[in-house]
Amino acid sequence: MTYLAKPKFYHPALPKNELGYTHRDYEGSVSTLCAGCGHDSISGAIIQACFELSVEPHKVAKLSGIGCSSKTPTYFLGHSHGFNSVHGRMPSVLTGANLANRDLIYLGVSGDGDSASIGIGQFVHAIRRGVNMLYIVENNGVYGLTKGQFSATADRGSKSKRGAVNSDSSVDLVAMALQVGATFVARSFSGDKRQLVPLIKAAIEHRGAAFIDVISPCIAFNNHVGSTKSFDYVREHNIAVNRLDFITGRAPIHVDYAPGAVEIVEQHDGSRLALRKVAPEYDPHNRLSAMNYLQERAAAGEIVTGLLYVEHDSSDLHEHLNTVETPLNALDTEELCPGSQALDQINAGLR
Ligand SMILES: Cc1ncc(C[n+]2csc(CCOP(=O)(O)OP(=O)(O)O)c2C)c(N)n1
Ligand code: SF4
Ligand SMILES: [Mg+2]
Repeated sequence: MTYLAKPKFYHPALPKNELGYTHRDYEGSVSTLCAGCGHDSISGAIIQACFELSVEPHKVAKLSGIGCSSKTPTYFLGHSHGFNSVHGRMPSVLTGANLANRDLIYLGVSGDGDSASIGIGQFVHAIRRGVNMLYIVENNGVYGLTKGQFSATADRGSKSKRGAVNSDSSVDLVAMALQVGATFVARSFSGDKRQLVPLIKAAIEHRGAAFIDVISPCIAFNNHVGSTKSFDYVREHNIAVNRLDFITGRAPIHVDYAPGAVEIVEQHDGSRLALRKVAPEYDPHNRLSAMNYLQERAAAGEIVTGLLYVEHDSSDLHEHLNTVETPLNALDTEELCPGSQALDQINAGLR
């Protein structure tokens, strides 16, 4: 697709956030993805979430692997730090960056091929370590960039564009994230911005490993009858367990839901989630029952979306390792290298 630069001017009446930035300040380059690709809607939701949260663009680091999904960080937050790593290796690069500088918001963007096939080991370990990040998988069930082969998240029995039937069992990244200890887990749909934007906002403010699996149809290779990741299929089988409103700071909460059907969940930074329970029996604070519920509904052919699990007293890798609060690039030589005497003492302590 031809690259066209976006015009820099915009309407003076465009809404501004607390920092005085407009939505345009959170955009990136013009997308080169296929028109109608679900991934572009996710980029739009990230832009919206960061605008509404009044995030400082230079306080964000976007990291990705390889794939159409992993290309998307170029199309949002053009003033943020970005690193397009190797296929399946985003989680370890993100972990290293996070350890070196804990002051940034880490946004890992990946695909189902990138995270559930070649990068599955990296995915699991970054989550189980509790790296403070928002990890988004743009899940279309295929390797879109390399022309539509089944990925590991393709459902058994689903059909490729040319009619081949997938005989392999699928990997459910939500189930894996829950099993290895993610403290915020959600699933959403690229076609449901109303659900996705508050989930992204809440996940950005969450401390620890936050994971969102976003079903994101590939219109070029996986949007036909027989696919379980097409727009039509997901719309027909999507069952939301809750709806979320995200409230920053201590602002009063005005929710228009029936009392009793709303739960307020506090996060460590004082932000709050107003959780409207659509399925009253669903408890997003119980890891085990969430895992059972998701398996049960998947067996019935439903795609459960919403905030699936949240731990409000969550911690992260820095807390586990008791690391220094100052980013490494802000420490001086003496602090970074305490000298041979200190090293002798450490060695003596190990004898
Ligand atoms: C080490 C390595 N192996 C294989 C490839 C080829 N390759 C590029 S993207 C990709 C899969 C991308 O699929 P996914 O992560 O689902 O992204 P999508 O394009 O579907 O958004 C593969 C296999 C590669 N670039 N590097
Ligand atoms: S090939 Fe599929 S995933 Fe890639 S840009 Fe096109 S629609 Fe999106
Ligand atoms: Mg894919």
